[in-house]
Amino acid sequence: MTEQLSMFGREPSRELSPGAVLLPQFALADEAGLLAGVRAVTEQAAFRHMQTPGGFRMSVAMSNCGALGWVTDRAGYRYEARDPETGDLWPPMPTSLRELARLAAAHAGYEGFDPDACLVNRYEPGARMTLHQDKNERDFDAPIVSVSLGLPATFLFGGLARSDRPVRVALTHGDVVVWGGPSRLRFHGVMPLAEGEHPRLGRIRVNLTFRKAG
Ligand code: MD6
Ligand code: FE
Repeated sequence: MTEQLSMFGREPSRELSPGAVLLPQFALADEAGLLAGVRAVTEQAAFRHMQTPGGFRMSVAMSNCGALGWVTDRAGYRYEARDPETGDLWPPMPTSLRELARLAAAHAGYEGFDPDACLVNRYEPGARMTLHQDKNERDFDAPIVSVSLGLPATFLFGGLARSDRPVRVALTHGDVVVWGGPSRLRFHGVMPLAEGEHPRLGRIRVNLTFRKAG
């Protein structure tokens, strides 16, 4: 795995802020395993558009795998062990996904990352994610590992206050962002996805975020 990774090490990693690192194309070493894992998860727990606590339908469709899954509805944002659509436990986290998350975290200086939750986001052209902080996890010591697949997106990377002007980061297929320490609670979002066609995924972007939630 480590040797394979070096094949994709064309671009060096880039620090976005203290504690946050972009690892370009890091997820491509086991691209086939990763895509198979994502497919297995979303066959068991289909993508769905959840509602915000305020009653708005999210433009991003979501699924989860692992012991805990992130959900939102009129009752609020939280983690749940079961898929509210089916009552079943979320599908287990495929080994290919877990290993990628561990390896990326270690690469970014976070040894021993042991995610129990992976949120799977699907964007179609026009879908976006407004600025938010990830703060439903129990402790903020663990980083978040974010994997981008499919169509490119412009990630908005803000500061610790909502009013801090975000910088724009272009994320393409296979890019991984690891994000923790002093950056763990930075505001962030995704600009509306542009039209396009990805050779492997078609007209979508998929983002995986691995967390230690419980
Ligand atoms: C996305 N990502 O890229 C949404 N959160 O589709 C996130 O909300 C996110 O990429 C925390 C850390 C990294 C992320
Ligand atoms: Fe987030």
